Amino acid sequence: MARVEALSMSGLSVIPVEYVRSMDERQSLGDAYDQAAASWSTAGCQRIPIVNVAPFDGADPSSPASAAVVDAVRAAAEDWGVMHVAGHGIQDDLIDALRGAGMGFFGMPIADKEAYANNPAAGILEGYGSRLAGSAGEDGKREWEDYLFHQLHPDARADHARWPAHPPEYVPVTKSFGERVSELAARLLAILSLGLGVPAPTLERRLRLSDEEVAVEDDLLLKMKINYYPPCPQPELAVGVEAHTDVSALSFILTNGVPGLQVLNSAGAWVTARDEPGTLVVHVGDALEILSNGRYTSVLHRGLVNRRTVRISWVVFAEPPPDSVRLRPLPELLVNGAEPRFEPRTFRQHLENKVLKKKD
Ligand SMILES: O=C(O)CCC(=O)C(=O)O
Repeated sequence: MARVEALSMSGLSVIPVEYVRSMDERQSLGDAYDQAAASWSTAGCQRIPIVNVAPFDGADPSSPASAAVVDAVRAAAEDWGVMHVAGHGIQDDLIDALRGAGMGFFGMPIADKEAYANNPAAGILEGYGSRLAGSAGEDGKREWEDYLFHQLHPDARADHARWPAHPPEYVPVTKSFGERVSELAARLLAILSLGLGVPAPTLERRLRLSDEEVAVEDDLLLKMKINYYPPCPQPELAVGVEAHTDVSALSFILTNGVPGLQVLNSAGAWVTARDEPGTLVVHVGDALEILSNGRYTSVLHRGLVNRRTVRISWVVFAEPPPDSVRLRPLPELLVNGAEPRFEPRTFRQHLENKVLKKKD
């Protein structure tokens, strides 16, 4: 399988046809730096909300400081489905170390990274890969990126043999980051529950426990995907990650500071995410949209590429267990004649039905 990094390094000026997106999709593509400049300079341009969750006190959720956080997170999740989260409690040096470890892996020669190659055709999804876009069945288009994908948390589920042995700090640093993200996910789910007017533990319980409310072994599962987008000579024709919503409950994104992430706002315009130091981008995914009966929006987003710089993003998907939990709108929200907007389904069923669809 050809790696996009090798293509990029070959110095080609015209990209292979399988990376050229449809005419329709190309209308809104372009170099990520140009799109960022245009998006950020527009007078009155829309900006993804920044929410500081540090003042939220789980022991006193109705204090004015906690209530203000709940309100801000609720509004961002309803209006945008995405927010920059500040005050997340993950130390800067751990975040720097995570970035360093991922860059250390992608800095290795391609031949060395191949030792970790995945094989989706054989059902081996974890590892180093370059994939056909999700719409491959429809138009066979590829995405301009290579990636590393693996289970992250809980540790018992992670196969460290599939994690990079180089650099040596990759495993301990990435593992610690997973533990911190797991705590942050729990905190945000508590805030988001209160935003729906239900008790703080509700969303996490519904994502982790089966219908019978018996404690199942499964935790919220975290999966790590590091996207490596090499420079692209024709960014107006290609896309790094095509437009999609995440199937997860929540997704957490860090980058190397290079622009490329775009989200579709409620007016139907693509907004380029800024680099907001000290924050993590958090997306609402499909699982949370279903539980909230559509109150929280699973955000449509994509990754653009640019001509000059490598972009790297670290995405952690927080997902319910595949089979033991039935995702359905919270019964607490189905009052006063409110109809469920989603049919019950397991996470696996949702995933399988979604494969070729951007939003369902
Ligand atoms: O690179 C990004 O910022 C977003 C990547 C993404 O959406 C994905 O990998 O699913």
